[in-house]
Amino acid sequence: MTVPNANRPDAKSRIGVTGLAVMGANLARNIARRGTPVAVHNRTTARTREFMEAYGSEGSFTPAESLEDFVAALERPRRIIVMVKAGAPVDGVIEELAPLLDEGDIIIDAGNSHFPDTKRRTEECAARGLRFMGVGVSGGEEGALLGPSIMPGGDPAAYAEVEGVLTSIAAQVDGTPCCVYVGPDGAGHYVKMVHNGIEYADIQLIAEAYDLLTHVAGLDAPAIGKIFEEWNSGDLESFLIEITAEVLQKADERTGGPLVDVILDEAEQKGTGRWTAIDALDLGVPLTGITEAVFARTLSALRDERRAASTTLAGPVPGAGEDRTDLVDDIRQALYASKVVAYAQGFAQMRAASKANDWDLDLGAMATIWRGGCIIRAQFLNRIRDAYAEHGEIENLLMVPYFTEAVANAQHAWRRVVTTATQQGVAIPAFASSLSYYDGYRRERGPANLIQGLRDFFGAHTYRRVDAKGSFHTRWAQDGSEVRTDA
Ligand code: NBP
Repeated sequence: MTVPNANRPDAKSRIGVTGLAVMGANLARNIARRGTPVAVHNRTTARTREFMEAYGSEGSFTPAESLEDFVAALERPRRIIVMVKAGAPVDGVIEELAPLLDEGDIIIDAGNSHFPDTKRRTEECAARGLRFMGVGVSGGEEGALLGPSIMPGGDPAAYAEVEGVLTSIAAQVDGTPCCVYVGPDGAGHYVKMVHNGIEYADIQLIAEAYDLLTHVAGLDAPAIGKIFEEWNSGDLESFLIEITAEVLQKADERTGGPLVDVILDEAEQKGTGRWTAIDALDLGVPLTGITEAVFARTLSALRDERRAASTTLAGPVPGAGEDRTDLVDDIRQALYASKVVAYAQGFAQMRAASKANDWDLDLGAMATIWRGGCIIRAQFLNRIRDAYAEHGEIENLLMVPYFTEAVANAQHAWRRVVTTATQQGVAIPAFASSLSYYDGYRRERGPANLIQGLRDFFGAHTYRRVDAKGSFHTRWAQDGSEVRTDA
């Protein structure tokens, strides 16, 4: 393949994309369609050729078969978007690119990299005089082409070099691009990770609502699809509710019945939800909704074990012929309240991470850029954006009057749903754990006093008292007397 524009200073591309699978190809097309010349490259050259054959006429592309030609096709400082499989391939591409680049050139990893890797790569690139950015991109294949939500992290001066291109290709909501500088080093990928974690919780809550509507309310998939369609015109209005309505109403070409009824009940995952949960454990943030969603996927994967257990373990059979369509609106309210909890937890986690990493995250801006383009885009995010605009620093979104009231109004329905599901033997890990979190969070005094008492008994871990300062230990196995341990 020829590289028509390489080495011609008047015809250099403003930006390059290496990695032309679905995401990279669509990002490159999006950039070119907005009038920015793009150099394109892929490890397997056939893919670059196919790309040019299919989309070459959409804009100004410079295809390159080698990284040398690719680099030569770029104006300086070079701006290179790497859109390859997350993990070792990203390091491999950096290793190959670095010797070809000059000081100040910018490598932009726009894949789903784990934020500690982004931190490491930032340092490694800086040591070579290169600027590295970790940029979260959400919206899947379609978003990448038509306008994703973009979460750029890294050197602010490097961001200034690509801001124009990134904001031009991002989704726009009310004239605001869904792209804002997030913070240094791993901040962009961190926020994208939590976005994906929240997506896990959202999807799990929808699945639990579907399960209850099926097995407790006794409705079939198309009828539930219609209910989701209605829900999409209220507080729950969002991309995920909208596509749930569509998926549930889709007929299977082979059987004529609902497609969803013939899809295997085993959910897969690529790791971002798990990373979010692990990081919450590291930070000491209670992140029950997202974590339960991750565990629910792992439980779904134990299909053979579940099959054996289904005929062995005792429990009620859901439904049992009763008409419980009266629960439909309760389920909607339980879904909404649980969703508020999932977002409250996710935002609390970002707040903790911001402090721990000195990222100074603007959480209101994160809600703003998630309103369009991304998978969790929702009306609801306007409420979160407004909350930050009004209150600035927020410890927990549940304490913001709008959400306090919304959950207070929904809580009776939420409790009825959790009670009914438990009585009927329907697993609702995210609904139930969100309610438990809510009840735990609003308790001034919980049962951890006993936990401390037990820890002191078996391990002399000491405890503090409500009526005196200091740490204490009781000589449980000796004379039962209490001693102050920090005096
Ligand atoms: P994949 O994650 O499937 O990766 C395929 C690309 O990586 C191909 O271009 C492939 O080149 C390249 N690649 C691999 Br694999 N190993 C390589 C190596 N050692 N050196 C150079 N290139 C290598 O592509 P994707 O689904 O387009 O996703 C790209 C990134 O975007 C990922 O990080 C993904 O997690 C993230 N993301 C994906 C979505 C989505 O909806 N798919 C959404 C948001 C973010 P080849 O053609 O030569 O094999």
